[in-house]
Amino acid sequence: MTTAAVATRSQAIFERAKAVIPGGVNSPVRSCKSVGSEPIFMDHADGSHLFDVDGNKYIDYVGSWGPMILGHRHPRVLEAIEITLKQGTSFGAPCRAEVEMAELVCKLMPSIEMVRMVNSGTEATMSAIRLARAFTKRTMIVKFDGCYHGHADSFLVKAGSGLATLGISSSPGAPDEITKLTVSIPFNDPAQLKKTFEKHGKEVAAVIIEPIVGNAGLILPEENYLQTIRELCTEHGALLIFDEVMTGFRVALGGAQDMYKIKPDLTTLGKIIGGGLPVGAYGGRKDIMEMVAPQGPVYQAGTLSGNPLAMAAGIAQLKTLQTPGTYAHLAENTTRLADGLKGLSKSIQVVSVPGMLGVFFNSKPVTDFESAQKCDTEQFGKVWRALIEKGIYWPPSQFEAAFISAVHTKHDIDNTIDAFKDAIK
Ligand code: KE4
Repeated sequence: MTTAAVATRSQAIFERAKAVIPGGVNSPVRSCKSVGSEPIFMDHADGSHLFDVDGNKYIDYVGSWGPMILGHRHPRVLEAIEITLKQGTSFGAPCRAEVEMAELVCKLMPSIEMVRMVNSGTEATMSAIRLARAFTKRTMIVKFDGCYHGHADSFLVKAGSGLATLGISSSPGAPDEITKLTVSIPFNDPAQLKKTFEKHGKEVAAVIIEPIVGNAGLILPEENYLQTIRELCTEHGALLIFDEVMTGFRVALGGAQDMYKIKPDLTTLGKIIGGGLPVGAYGGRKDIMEMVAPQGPVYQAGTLSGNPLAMAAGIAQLKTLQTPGTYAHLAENTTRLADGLKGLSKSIQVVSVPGMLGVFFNSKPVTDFESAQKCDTEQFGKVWRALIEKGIYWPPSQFEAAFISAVHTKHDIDNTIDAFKDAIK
């Protein structure tokens, strides 16, 4: 990005945006505040690249925060949208594409026997916990520090004090009366989870988890951790909800639940299944999902749920992802980048799974939110600002994961490694 003395186009647009949009952005992380920068307004995107309004080109590791697993403007996704456009944009009545999407999701994620489309990951997770509360006739939700499940009140809970303390709201407007029904405990701490169940066992409606944490940087579950959670939920009659909004169809075609061979009771999805258009979904065991209106009494609705354009884009993306070798190539791309970054400095930790990568500015491995918070976010910001000058659009927060697509080239990846080398110096 040129650092011209005169305001860039992006800066001029940002000034206008601040007058009419809170913080000038429609989602906080895009503000780039946490890396000491201003947001960069993009003009267009293609493949693994973004192009800002000042004509600067970037190798994109945000990928719209997950949807762009096939890169921007994949021909099959565009074609599906163009064909659908000829038929209309929204009917307010069911269409075939919604059934095709549901059948595809159930085929690719067999733990999902029935699924309901919604319009965002937040809608998916808030609906899933409502359903879990109805099914179990209990109210308590257990979540994990550092896991993000969207912005519904129940999830805006201060990271637990390490004990199974009742949730204290982390945002004005999210009443303690609601957040106290959520307990947030450390990730990768099976003993703490056991204690929580001992204390609240029969009150717990559901445990919701990002099986691979992508919202605290990238944190992997330790050996048998997810299995322990599965067993404890079964033992205490709580539902296990895998929030795979980010990992679904990314880390493997069947998601993290396929990677770790764990069968959750409910799964939430988003991002990739919309091919870049607004989408979310929740699904799982038939006996649970049958409680959702209009089949059952649990109310949930949405004007644009199952929107024809989002369905067409998502179906095209999911079908293309089934091309043999896609995930092997994604894994190869990710490993190439991870191997190139590992060892660049003793003060960074590099973690990766196919399609996702985390770089922590920390001399010790990061296994939970507490250790993630010990990262050098100042250094992260400095490196981020150096990378953007070199045409690398890295996620603008230490507490986010980088997204690699199937269309990042060796050239992209080698350039990125070189840029990191210079930036870290
Ligand atoms: P949305 O409501 O933003 O579609 O999804 C919420 C959500 C739920 N669950 C998981 C595991 C998620 O990662 C998300 C959203 N992810 C963030 C990225 N960290 C979205 C980016 C943003 O907030 O702008």
